[in-house]
Formats: sequence, structure tokens, C-alpha cells
Amino acid sequence: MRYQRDSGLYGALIVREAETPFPIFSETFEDQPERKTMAILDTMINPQTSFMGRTSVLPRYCLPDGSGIPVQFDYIQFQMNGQRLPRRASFAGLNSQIEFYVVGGKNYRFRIIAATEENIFVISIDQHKMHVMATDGYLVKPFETDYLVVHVSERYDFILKAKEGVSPGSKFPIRIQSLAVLCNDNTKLAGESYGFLVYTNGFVPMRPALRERLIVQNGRCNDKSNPCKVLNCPFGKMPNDYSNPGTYMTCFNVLALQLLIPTPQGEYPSSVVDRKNEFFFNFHQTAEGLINGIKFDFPEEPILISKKIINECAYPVRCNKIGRRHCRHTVYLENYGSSTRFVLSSLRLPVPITHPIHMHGHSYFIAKIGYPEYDESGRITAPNKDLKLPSCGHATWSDGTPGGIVVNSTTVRKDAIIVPAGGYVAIHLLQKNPRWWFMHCHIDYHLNHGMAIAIGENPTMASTPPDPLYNVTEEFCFTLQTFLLKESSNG
Ligand SMILES: [Cu+2]
Repeated sequence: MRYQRDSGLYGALIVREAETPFPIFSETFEDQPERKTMAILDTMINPQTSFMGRTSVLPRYCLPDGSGIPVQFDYIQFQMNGQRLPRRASFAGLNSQIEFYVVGGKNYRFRIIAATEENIFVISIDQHKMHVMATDGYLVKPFETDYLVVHVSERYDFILKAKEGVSPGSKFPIRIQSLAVLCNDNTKLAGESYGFLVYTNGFVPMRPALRERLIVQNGRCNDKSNPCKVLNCPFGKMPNDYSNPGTYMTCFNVLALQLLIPTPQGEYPSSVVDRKNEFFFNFHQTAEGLINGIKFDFPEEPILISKKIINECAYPVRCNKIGRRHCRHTVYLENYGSSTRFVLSSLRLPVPITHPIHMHGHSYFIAKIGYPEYDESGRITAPNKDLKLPSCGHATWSDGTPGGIVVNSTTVRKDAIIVPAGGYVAIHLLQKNPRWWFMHCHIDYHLNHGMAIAIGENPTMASTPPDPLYNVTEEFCFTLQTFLLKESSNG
């Protein structure tokens, strides 16, 4: 918790598919996670100091739809795979240590891990398309895209098709761009870094024998008749002029992805849910409230082993109790086996924020994504009208359940989803995993301030931890003095 990831407490854990029965993609590819993984970080520069100074400055950077970003870019340092990346660099003379080696004519699986804290990035490779083939652990039918957006905690895999006939030594920028831009000027990125895709004869660089030739693609999206694709775009349409004047980009959200291996009948929730299994969570940061106006206070002991949750406020929290804004915010799912809907929104204007919402214990099904209203240039003018949000409490549908909420066997599953600023996402799940689960915004700054809720999924059905766990708890929960004693006795 807190800002430990900022201090290096993170790592990439990659679980590979079993060799058999590995699903058949139409094309084969090399799968070398140790060589083809991009773990992206945005490290805060002295976070505590930065946050203290944060509120006193006007935001310089926004998303191009005019929405806010949680932390200003001046406080950020980019990293990939543990290497610091230049914040903003020209290609000339740049000797980035991040290089990925490919052989012309072969296909490779690349993995992107957004081990980030606050920011939303846009990935692209000059002169190459990405064929997205997995997200958050689920294989999907390959989707060809020019740009891929990744928000905090999301994982995406793509197939890169190394071109035939490209001479060894050719080197293409892998761009890691901020989606954030200077407020009111979409052409000025808040930050941009690079790695390189390098063509070679084998798995390793051939320096000094290999002469490198840098190939940069300028004006990639300037053809109006053939706009670039942007996958996992948090906007209903791409705002004008992102990164360069006169760019043409088309937004696709994750609903453009379909599972490669369909979910068996009976293992996915239905499109229609009973009203008692529908819950609305509006994410909005104020000094006091973060989800439906409630700031989550972390319990002093795990809810799992608590007899009673002290200072609990259970969904739906009524407005006459809104004085208790700091509490253990909980929601109870009490209908085992039922299809359940969460409507996650970010509706409060004038400055909504795009939140990456993560839930433990489930990979949910993305049933619908709704966007705000935009002006001609793609800036938000009003929140989505499917929902109405009272001055306190949770949102409700404005005019009954809207159309277009669909779950089927190929509906994409994720455990982290972008909630568009001014819009909403309907996620569905089956109540099948009794326990307490945590749902939270994955922006560290938001999480640490209480943008979280504890989900009691039929908790009385959850098996009690076995006695030995209680016994070892005694062993692992000890005072600092005992820790120091243990440490010194262990050498
Ligand atoms: Cu957030």
C-alpha cells in the first residue's frame, strides 16, 4: 500500500499457457517472455513532496477530451524493464538501452504490463502494426491496431509481424507516449519515451559488426481516408490533433475484442440481471468522497477474520447518513449463482477523470461502455445521459435500463477496465466465489485516498481459514521489536 511500488516493490509475474492444448492462432509466433516483455513504470519523483505541492499549481496537462489527470507529469519519471527512459528525446544520437531484437519474416508475441501508478500511455511501433491477442490473461481473436492504450494495471499481449526484406540493423522506435497533453493543445504531449525494435540475424545484437539504421515514421495518421486505429481508447471518438496537427484516428474500446476460447454455456452471466443484483458505483474524487461520496477507510484487521466490521457503511449509503463519509465501505452480494451487474461511472463534472477499476476475485465480463457527450473537437460537454447522479448517494438509470448491455460466450473478460471520464462501464459477473473481495481504482493516488470498496460475496458461505492459518498468523503478525529480534537471530 501507500507508494511502495514507487520504491521498487513490484515485479512481473508471467503465467504461460500450458503447451497443450494451446489454442491455434492462424499464424504461429515465437513466445519468449524473457525477451519480449515491456513492463512500463511511471515513477513519482519524491511523491510526498510532490503531493504537498500538487494542489497549489494549476493543471498544465489534461487528457485530450478535456478530462483531468490525477498527477501532473512534471513529477513523473518513465521506466521500462527497470531502465530509465528519457522524458522527451530526439532520435538523433539517442542510445536507448531498451531494444527488442527480431528477425525479418518471423512473428513474435510481445507482452505489455502497465506496472504504472497514475498514468495512461499510448504504445505504437513505427512502420508496424500490433495484432492484439490477449488482455488480462485472456486470449482474444487478434485485432490489428496502430496504437494501443494501456491504463494502470492493464496487461496486453500482441503479435508483431517482423517484415520480410528489412535489412539487419534497421531500427524502429517503439513509442511510449502519454495520452495526456497540454491542456487546450492536443499536439503537445505531456511526455514521450522510446525503446527500439531492431532487426538482426538472431536473438542478440550484433554490435559492433551491425550498422544500425534508424527508420522513423512521421505523419503516420495524416491520411483522412485511412485513419489510424487506437485500441482501448477511453473516448467515444478520438479528440482532434492528438500528438500532431491534422491526425486522423479512430477509437476502438475493448468491446472490439472477442475471446478466442468461448466461455462455456452456464459459466457466463446473463445480459439481464435482477434489480437486486445491480449496483452503481460513481468514482469521483473530492476531499471527502471517492465512491458514491464515501471514502474507504482501511480496517485495522482483515475483514476476513473479523467478527464484526467496525465503522462499516454498507451500500446503498443513504443521504441522511452521509455525515459518515469515512468508513469501511462495503457492498453485499447475497444471491449465490446469480448474474450481477456493477455500473462503474465517472460522471461528476466539470473535471471527471478516467479511472482504471480493478477487482479481485473475478475476471468480469464487459457488457457495455457508455461515453459522455462531446463537441466537434472531441471535448466533453456533458456526462452520459443514461445515468442520473443525485447530489449525494449512488447513480441510477435515468430512464430504465438502456439497450446494448450484452454478454455472450465471446464477451471479453478483464480484471481492470477503463471507466471513461464522463461515462460508464457495465460489468457483469456470476456470484460464484464466496469471500470478501476488494474493488478499487488502480491509480495509486486514488487508492491511497480511499477510492475502494470491499465486496462481500456471500461471505457467510466462504470457508473459514483452517486453524493452522490462525496459528501461523500468530507467528507472522508481531511487533517491530519481535521483528528486529527475529531478524538479528536469523543473521
Ligand atoms: Cu481513480
